[in-house]
Amino acid sequence: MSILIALAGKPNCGKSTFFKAATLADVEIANYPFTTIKPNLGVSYVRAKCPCKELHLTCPKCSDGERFIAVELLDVAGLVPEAHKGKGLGNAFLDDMRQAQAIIHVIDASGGTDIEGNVVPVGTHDPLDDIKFLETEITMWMFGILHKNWVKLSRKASASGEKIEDVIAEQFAGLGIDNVMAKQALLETGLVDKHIVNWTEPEMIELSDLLRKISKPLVIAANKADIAPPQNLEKLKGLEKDGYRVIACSAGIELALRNAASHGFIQYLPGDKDFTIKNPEKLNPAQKGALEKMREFLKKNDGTGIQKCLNEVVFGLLGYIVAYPVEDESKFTDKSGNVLPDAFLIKKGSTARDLAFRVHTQIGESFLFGINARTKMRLGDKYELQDNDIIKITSTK
Ligand SMILES: Nc1nc2c(ncn2[C@@H]2O[C@H](COP(=O)(O)OP(=O)(O)O)[C@@H](O)[C@H]2O)c(=O)[nH]1
Ligand SMILES: [Mg+2]
Repeated sequence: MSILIALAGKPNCGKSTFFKAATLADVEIANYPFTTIKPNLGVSYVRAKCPCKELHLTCPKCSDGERFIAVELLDVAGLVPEAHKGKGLGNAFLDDMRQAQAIIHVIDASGGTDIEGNVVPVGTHDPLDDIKFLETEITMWMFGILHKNWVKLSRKASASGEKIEDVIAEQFAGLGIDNVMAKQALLETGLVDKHIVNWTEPEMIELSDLLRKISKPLVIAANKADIAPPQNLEKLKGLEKDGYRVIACSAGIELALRNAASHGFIQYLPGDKDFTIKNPEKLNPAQKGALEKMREFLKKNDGTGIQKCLNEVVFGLLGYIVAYPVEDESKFTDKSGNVLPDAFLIKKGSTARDLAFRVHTQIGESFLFGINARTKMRLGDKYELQDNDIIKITSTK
C-alpha cells in the first residue's frame, strides 16, 4: 500500500547522499516499524500540515503542527548509458524501477561529473545532457519488452479479440501499468486505431515513451546546487517550460543538517526554511561558519529542496491527499484516546468507502456511513475525500 519512489541518476550525482539524508529520521518522527528495510530501500516522509493545530489539540504524532507521513524510497544503482543493453549494472537497475510509482531524477547540477559519473572540474559538464539519457534508457527497456513479445501480443489481440489496452496492460502489469494508463498512451499515439500487427518500430518506441511518462512520472532534483554555477541552475529551471518539474536542492546540506539536529546541535525539521542553533557555546567557530553558510543556502532556496522533491512527487505528480480516520469524532481520537492516530495518503478522487477499506477490508465491506469530524455531517459511501479530512467511519463490524 505504501508509495515507492525511486532515486535514479548517473553514478556520483548524489543519490546515496539524498537517500541517507531523506531516510535519516529523528526517533520522534520515525513511527514506521523500521527505517531501513534493505540497504537501498528505506523509509522517508512527506510533510503535511496536521489538523491538530487548527483544532487546538495536542497531537503526539506531529512536530509543532507538522505531520510526517511515511513513504518508501529506493536508492537505485547508478545508471550508465546503454544500460538497457546490459551495460553497467544494466537490467538490475531497470528491474529495481519496476515497482516504483514515480522517480526522483537526481542530476549533478554542478556539472562536476561527466555522463558516466566520472569526476571532472565543476562547471565543465552540461547537466542538460543528463536529462534525456535516463528517460531513453527506461523507454528503450520498455520497448525491448514490447518488441520481444510483439508476436505473442499480436496473436492475442487478433485471436481472442481482447482489447489492445488490456493486452498491453497485462504485459506491463509488473511495471505498474494498468489498462487506463495503456489506453491513454494508445490514444495519444493514435495506435488505438491501428492493428498491433502493423505497428512500426518507431511507433512502438513512441508508445513505450508515453507508457514510461504515464507510469513513472518524475521530478528533477537539481542536486549539488550549493556548488553549482548559477547559469546551470537557470538552464535546468528552463526545462519547466517543457513540462518538467525542477527543484534545486542540496542533499549534502540536508544530510549535514539532519545530522546536526539528531546530535542536538540545532532545531531543524526536514523541509524547514531555517534552523536555530541550540547551544552556540558548544560549537567551534568553524562549525558555526559552516552552519551559517548552510543557512544562506536555505534562505536563498526556501530550504534544502529535499523535502520539496518528496512532497512534489506525492502531492503534485501522483495526486495524493491526506485523510485522518478517527473512531471518536467528537474528540478526534481512536478508542484509546490517541489524537489523530493515523494519517493516510490516499489518491485524490477516493471515497469515504475507499478510506474504510484502507483502515480494514472488513470495515470497507461493512461500511454504513462516514461522519466529517469537523462538521459532524454524515457522509455517504461515495463522498469524495478532501485533503485534510478527518473522518469517522461507521460500519456494522
Ligand atoms: N557539494 C555537494 N556535494 C554532494 C551533494 N550530494 C552529494 N555530494 C557528493 O557527491 C559525491 C557522490 O555522492 P553519492 O551520494 O555517493 O552519489 P551516488 O553515486 O549517486 O550515490 C559524494 O562525494 C558526495 O559527498 C550536494 O548536495 N552538494
Ligand atoms: Mg550511490
